[in-house]
Amino acid sequence: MARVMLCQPWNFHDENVVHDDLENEWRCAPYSLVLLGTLLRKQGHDVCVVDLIERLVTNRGNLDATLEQFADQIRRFQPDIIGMGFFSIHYVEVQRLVRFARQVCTKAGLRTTFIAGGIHASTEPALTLKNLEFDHVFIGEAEISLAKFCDGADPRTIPGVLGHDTKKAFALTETRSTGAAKTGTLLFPDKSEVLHDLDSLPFPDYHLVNYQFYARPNRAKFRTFLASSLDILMGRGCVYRCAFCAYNALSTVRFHSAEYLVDEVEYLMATCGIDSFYFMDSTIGNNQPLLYEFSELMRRRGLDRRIRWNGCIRPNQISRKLMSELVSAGCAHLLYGFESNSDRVLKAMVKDCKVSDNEKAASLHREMDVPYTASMLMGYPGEREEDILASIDFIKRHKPPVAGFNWYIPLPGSPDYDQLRAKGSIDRDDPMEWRKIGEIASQARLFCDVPRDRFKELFAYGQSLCNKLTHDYGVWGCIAPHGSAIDVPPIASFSEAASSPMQML
Ligand code: B12
Ligand code: SF4
Repeated sequence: MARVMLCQPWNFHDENVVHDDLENEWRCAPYSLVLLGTLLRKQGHDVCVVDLIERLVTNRGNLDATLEQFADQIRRFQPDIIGMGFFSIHYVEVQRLVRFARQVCTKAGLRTTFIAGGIHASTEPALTLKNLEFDHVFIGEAEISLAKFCDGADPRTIPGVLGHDTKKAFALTETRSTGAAKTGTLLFPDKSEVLHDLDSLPFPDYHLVNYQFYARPNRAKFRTFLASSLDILMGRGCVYRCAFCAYNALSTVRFHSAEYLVDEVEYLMATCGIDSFYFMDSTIGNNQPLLYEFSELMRRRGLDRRIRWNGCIRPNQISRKLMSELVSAGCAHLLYGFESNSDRVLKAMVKDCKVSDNEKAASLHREMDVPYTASMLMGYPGEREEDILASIDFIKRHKPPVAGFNWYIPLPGSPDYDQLRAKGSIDRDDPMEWRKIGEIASQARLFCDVPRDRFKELFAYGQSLCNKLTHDYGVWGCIAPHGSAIDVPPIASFSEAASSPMQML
């Protein structure tokens, strides 16, 4: 039996934030760590999950106090293994965290092994091993590899596990920088074994973390009502290959059954008291027969009237028939990555969606009066001013109840990232740049064909337009009356300028 501590790093945005705004922030519990922890416990290991996001926010942004509590927990629990799961935005915090935890372990006389997993470790395994001072890195899904590791198997024999004692890791860097540059695809010769039967997994036991922190009534997830919500996953992997997305580095396509999912919903209602849930899959539309089966089962068990849910779906996957079906099963909100409303840019993104799909999806929501979120990307490589204006125009015309523009930043693990690296547009891995992913007012590097100053104007305009819509219609939950004018307050820095996008549209 091993003593395993699984740890979620904190988000730097939460440092020194004295007043949290939990009612309006979208936060998700560390699903993967909870799932891995549940699995390891069932296999007889002693497990604890340390959620430094929850700790730091609860400690009102006091990082020193949070780290001191973490140190105490290490001294008390005496872990054989400390595992961390993280995204690229957490790189800098993880670097600090591993050093800190190693010192605590050494002082306490512990011979703890440090392991890394999750999307960043999976897409940059060799560099994670080298630069972040882990002993082992796990590539891809870890249900099988981590169980073997904790059972004491020789790490060199476990597919998907890299360590300093093997040359594999560094050979892998070579393969990626040459092979990937040529093909634009990621090469992972030593990915972990994946679990084929997802239904063989136990339901994640959210009691391993302070789940009330995540399930407390919140407006951000549904906008139309205060939701007490946790997350579930319909499947793994994606059938699409969008060039900006890092996800395909991780998983192959598999799904849970409808019975498993509906049982999980009932389990979460009974054990955590939720009144809603979020399907946190990148898209719930990849297996439509499953969606129909799931909806039918939700209705048959009377859950359509007892719980509401939301999830992401692609614009080309929705139809009137499917939307009616989902709504009749309790679906209260859908989220779309429309990204752009220019066919030229959508094609460059390998998005496999067209402007006509975007238009159809947005119109359908208005007609059927179902709230939705429109997520847009601005600054895509090769994007021109006219493309950006087309996206802004899309938001202006459809007035989505919730909308936002994201400043494009290439994600490590995405085909884009490798291509930009091969072209020399990215000359080095830059953790401080990764930190900006998802920031509202980003000042990151630019890859599109629009001068920086003009881009900043357009971005600020797009943001203020979305904020206005979301503020006016999102919180109260009704979609803007058709044809109503949007009165976006002028932005001081460019409201006078003749080239203002407000005047151009
Ligand atoms: C749900 C989700 C979220 C949730 C949070 C999920 C959570 N609590 O972990 C929310 C909505 C909050 C979110 C936010 C963001 N996300 Co997100 N998110 C996802 C999504 C869709 C699903 C994650 C998931 O649960 N997958 C399923 C589980 C089973 O897989 P997994 O987490 O990778 O875990 C497996 C392995 O990685 C491994 N593993 C994981 N942890 C560990 C730890 C150890 C020790 C070991 C050994 C193994 C291991 O084993 C697990 C089980 O097999 C993924 C894409 C995807 N489909 O994976 C994007 C994704 C992870 N997100 C991404 C991004 C960029 C973001 C944001 C920055 C977006 C933004 N614009 O703000 C923010 C950052 C949030 C933050 N500050 O931390 C990127 C990350 C890319 C990268 N290189 O870092 C992804 C890959 C999507 C993409 N566009 O490519 N996200
Ligand atoms: S962005 Fe979504 S649809 Fe596109 S490849 Fe990634 S997970 Fe699939």
